Amino acid sequence: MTASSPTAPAGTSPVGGPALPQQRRLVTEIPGPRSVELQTRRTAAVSSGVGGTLPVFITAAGGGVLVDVDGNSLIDMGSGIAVTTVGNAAPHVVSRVQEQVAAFTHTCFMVTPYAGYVEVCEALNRLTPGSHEKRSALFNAGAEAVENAVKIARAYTKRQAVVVFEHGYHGRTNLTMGMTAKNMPYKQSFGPFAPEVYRVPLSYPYRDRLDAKDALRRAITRIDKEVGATNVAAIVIEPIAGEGGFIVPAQGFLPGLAEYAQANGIVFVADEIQTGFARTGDWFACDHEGVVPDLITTAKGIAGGLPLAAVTGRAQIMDAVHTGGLGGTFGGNPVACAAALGAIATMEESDLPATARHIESVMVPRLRAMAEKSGRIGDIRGRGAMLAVELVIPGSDEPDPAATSAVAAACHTQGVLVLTAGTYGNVLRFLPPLSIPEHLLTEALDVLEQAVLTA
Ligand code: PLZ
Repeated sequence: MTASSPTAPAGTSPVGGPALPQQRRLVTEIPGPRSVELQTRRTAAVSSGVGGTLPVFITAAGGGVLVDVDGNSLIDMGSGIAVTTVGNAAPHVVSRVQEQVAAFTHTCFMVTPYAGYVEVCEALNRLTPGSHEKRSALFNAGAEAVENAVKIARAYTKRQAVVVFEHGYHGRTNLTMGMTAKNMPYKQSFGPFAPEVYRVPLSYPYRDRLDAKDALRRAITRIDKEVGATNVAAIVIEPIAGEGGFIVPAQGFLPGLAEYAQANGIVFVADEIQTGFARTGDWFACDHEGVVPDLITTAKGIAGGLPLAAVTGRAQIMDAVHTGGLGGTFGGNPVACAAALGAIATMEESDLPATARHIESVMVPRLRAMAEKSGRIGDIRGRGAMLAVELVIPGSDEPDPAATSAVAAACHTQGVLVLTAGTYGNVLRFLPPLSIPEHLLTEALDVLEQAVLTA
């Protein structure tokens, strides 16, 4: 089948599933009256600590659209934060999940195992960078995978320190919150944080103007002088900083860091939770520079929308933990594993890394043209279908979070869901499902351009 082509004809859903018309269609204001009603109930029932980007309540989604309770059809440029890479309700995911859910829903892999878990681990071991012998372990969410990668690295090295980076994001549990750079909204009032986490400067070419060599020297000097290489269990880095603003380090930074880790007996952990699984135009973002991490954490796009996460890595590291040291009641749930096998099959059959590269080739020239006209776009960056613009005060590199919120809000009103990001809150990020038809991508860019030019 030809699932997930961005060139599918207008008006059809390229992924099947709910056969939703592939169109932007507004029949009420955004949010409409039914969403407003549900929002009132939400406020009375749901903790206000849980945030929200756009209060339209969704009833169906697929291809490149989200359909709300008022009948509005919005263009999805967020994929539920980089999750529905294969599209919402993708046919292979739906059929495998339906089969699995009717057969059995849970046994706990640590109690009585099932083949789906093993098959997902086999797929991860095969697809992740490097041809060395690997093992995987499955968990529920990204933060849990990162925590477990740290546990494994500590058990293997018998060291404690964890090195992370400025602008990094790794989750909301206590350890991963401490590993995350940005205070608001993730950390404010939630301390104290776990010890032995050390933050060093990232390579951020737009802002630091350093090449890889100088950025590396800066980071490594900090590790050597302030932590001591022999104390470091793991260096944990996102190959493209996601929540931090889609920051792509200078070419050579990641390979240099991996080399330093190897030379000093440090486990090099790539957090590919946001970048992984075809999103950046290759299977993993590390692939672009041929970097082979010791451990890699994945989640989000792995299972087409069901909660699943993994740590994959060198057999001798993954097997250094005592038996029973890793696990959890739900980790690698059979329904989530079935979804992952369906999502991975879709990515392989439809060559979704190529689709992501095509999306980049459509979007980047349009974003460049916008930058020429507007003066507000300081930087355009990212890879594949993980792209962003950094908005600044024209004529400077001063971050402009107010304009960023205004542009996002204008897009939302016009039925285009975009997300923001960035340490300074001034990044508009684009993470369309790879099942988006090209005419919707183009239309989203038209709406965005209008919003940027009038902000
Ligand atoms: N590592 C690189 O991007 C999740 C966070 C959304 P979980 N990013 C989206 C929010 O505001 O909570 C993420 C990530 C990277 C780890 C995580 C954590 O993954 O599945 O949200 O726990």
